[in-house]
Amino acid sequence: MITFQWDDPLFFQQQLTDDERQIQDAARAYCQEKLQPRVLSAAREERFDREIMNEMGEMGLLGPTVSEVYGGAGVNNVSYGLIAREVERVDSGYRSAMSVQSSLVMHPIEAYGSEEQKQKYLPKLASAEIIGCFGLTEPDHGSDPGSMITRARKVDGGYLLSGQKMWITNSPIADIAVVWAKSDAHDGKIKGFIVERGTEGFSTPKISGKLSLRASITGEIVLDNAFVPEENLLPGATGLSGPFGCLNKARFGIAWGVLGAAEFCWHAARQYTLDRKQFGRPLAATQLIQMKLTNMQTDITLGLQAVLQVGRLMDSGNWAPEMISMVKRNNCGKALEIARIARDMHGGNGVSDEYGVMRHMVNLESVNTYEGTHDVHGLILGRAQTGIQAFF
Ligand code: TGC
Ligand code: FAD
Repeated sequence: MITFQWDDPLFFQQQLTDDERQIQDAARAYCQEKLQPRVLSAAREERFDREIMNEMGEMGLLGPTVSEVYGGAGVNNVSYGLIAREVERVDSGYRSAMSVQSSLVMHPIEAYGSEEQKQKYLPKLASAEIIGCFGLTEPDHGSDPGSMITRARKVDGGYLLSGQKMWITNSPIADIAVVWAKSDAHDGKIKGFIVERGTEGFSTPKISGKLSLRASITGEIVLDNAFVPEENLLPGATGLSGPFGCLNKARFGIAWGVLGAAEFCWHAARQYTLDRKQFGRPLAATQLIQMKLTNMQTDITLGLQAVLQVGRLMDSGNWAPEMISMVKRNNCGKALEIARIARDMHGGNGVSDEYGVMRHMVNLESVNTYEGTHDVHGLILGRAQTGIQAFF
């Protein structure tokens, strides 16, 4: 028999390779030393520090699965997940910035782009010399992106894009946007376009007043007959499977990331209730508190086993999108519940931003909504097991 390890009950660490552990430890050191000290003021002031992207680039945290030929680190999906978990242990907004650049901008260029596009954009995105964003959601089409109204009209030498994208992470600071639009030159099918900053008719107003992900910058993309040259069309993607191919990657990263946020909240709640005395003894000496801590420990431990298995399946090529829906949905829902309970266990102090748990809680409200809401992933899984489409 061996001693039970309360913070790693099923020996998750032992299931990683040496390389994976090294990547995890380097990411953790950077996040704790450089990101954690900044996040309180960034969230208070609704501020995203641009230089964070450069630091992440230097650390090899941007596009980590992208081939080294194009400036990526060429690591496996499990390593990408481990990085997302460390970044989100500090803040979901920082993980958002990282995962949009990696999964929603670099990945589509690598997967669907021409050789020229890969060489032109990927090394600069990997180093954060340029920042990208991903425009799928519209003001009236969120869960149902197939009904988008943004259009690409064929003209001499390229396309004129018109429409509006809403709730776009990084858009106000982005140098390029991967925009999804229905193209009249492709039978009205959805195509992806790389729109460069400076294009006439392209603007990205900031969305202010977010009560969630305040350390991440969010905006719109407004396209008013914005000209995109032919060479900026992504040749390898047609239809919704283009953007969804990117979302598979990003949702996988989120499923790992939220466990980092949940672990922060669990560990904070454990320490707080060990230290805090009421009725003459530590709160952690009460049955109710111990039950809550046990639920957190169990959900996080099982969630980690699930994402590790999905990651291993992705790395061996034996995966299906529904697996990702399951872990995105489950882990976001559990992390949000853990953050809410951790906030409660901190009593009045829990509403102070100094303790971090309420910031995680409000962040996770967004994370539970974006990249497919909790209920939409439920419907994807419902369809997969009944064969019946229940979206409409
Ligand atoms: P449906 O009929 O299901 O599929 C249409 C076509 O797409 C293909 N497809 C997929 N391909 C690859 N991976 C997937 N996961 C795929 N899911 C579907 C499918 O095979 C089909 O291909 P084809 O060739 O036969 O046409 O489409 P639907 O319109 O019925 O879709 C319904 C639904 C609900 C599943 C889908 O629309 C959905 O997932 N909605 C959620 C929208 C969403 O996730 N938006 C995310 C926006 S980006 C974002 O939030 C970034 S936040 C980033 C951050 O800050 O971290
Ligand atoms: P809706 O689709 O209107 O959903 C509202 C409610 O209705 C939800 O509870 C949903 O579950 C439910 N619902 C929807 N359809 C059904 C149904 N058929 N049956 C039952 N219930 C249903 N998008 C991007 O393209 N790029 C980004 O970078 C990006 N970043 C984001 C950053 C933040 C901070 C946020 C909040 C969002 C971001 N999004 C981004 C948008 C995000 O993906 C959408 O908000 C999300 O997909 C949900 O769409 P919606 O907001 O239009 O909600």
